[in-house]
Amino acid sequence: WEAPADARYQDILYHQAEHIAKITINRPEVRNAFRPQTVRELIDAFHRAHMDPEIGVIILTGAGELAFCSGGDQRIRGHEGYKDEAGVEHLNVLELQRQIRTLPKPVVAMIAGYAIGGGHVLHLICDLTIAADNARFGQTGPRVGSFDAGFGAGLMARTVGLKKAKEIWFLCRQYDAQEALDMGLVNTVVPLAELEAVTVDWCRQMNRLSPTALRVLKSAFNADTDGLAGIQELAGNATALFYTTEEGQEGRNAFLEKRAPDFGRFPRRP
Ligand code: 1HA
Repeated sequence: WEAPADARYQDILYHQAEHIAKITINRPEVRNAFRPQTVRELIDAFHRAHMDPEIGVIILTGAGELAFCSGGDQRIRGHEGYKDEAGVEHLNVLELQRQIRTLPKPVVAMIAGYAIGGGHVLHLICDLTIAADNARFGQTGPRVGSFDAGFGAGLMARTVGLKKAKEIWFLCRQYDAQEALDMGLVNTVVPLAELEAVTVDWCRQMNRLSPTALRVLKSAFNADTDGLAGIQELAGNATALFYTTEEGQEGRNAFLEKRAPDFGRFPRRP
């Protein structure tokens, strides 16, 4: 892994290799809980990976073997959210959730140890999850006075089914890696020592496939659930592909050449 010189962060790490970006939440002393600054840096790092044409797949993980992420840092939770350095309270992880969901490259959660609370929702949002055999999953909201009634509830129900999703939220139990696999919450479980090797292997496999096909498929999975915003994502891909055709370019050329467009030569396909 190489760390680009200009990707300097306090709460996270950014690495890249072989067209893969690896973003690591680096607060192991609090089981990788996030504060507003952590989330701000994650948004910046995901934007970087999104915009970098060298990057095809992104890994999200946590530092150490004890936790992927334990959700919001409870020590700085104020009346309305999580307090930043200036005392302003945020729920900016919701913006991060939307970003991971809509950026047009696969995002893989690589999980050793706990994925809990808002950290559990982050892995749920990722496109794929690879769990080490020591991984533990669960929501704590109703116990610590919180809830995620957005993707945290709706996407959970679509992922594991309504009954199981309600059990996860209503009982606040923890589930081990095998239980998570059995309920479709993760894609595979591997020995802890093989976690990164297997994750990188999955990323390599995706990087060998058509980036446009993966991109349109990711937006298609969102279109199914995200209403008009989801259709917008899928439709943006249709427009981008149309721009690459002669038919799409004829409209632009005619405008620039100040003549009437000639669409007559393009087929009206059945
Ligand atoms: O619900 C939302 C949101 C909803 C809508 C919109 C935005 C949201 C944003 C966030 C969230 C949430 O994330 S709510 C859920 C918040 N998270 C939790 O309730 C999990 C709290 N942590 C635990 O349950 C456990 O620490 C653990 C199962 C992850 C690990 O247990 P373990 O291995 O026994 O370690 P533990 O001793 O508990 O923790 C190690 C250290 O890390 C402790 O600090 P120390 O005593 O050494 O000083 C512990 O306090 C600290 N720590 C762990 N998790 C957090 C934390 N400190 C602050 N915040 C944490 N989340």
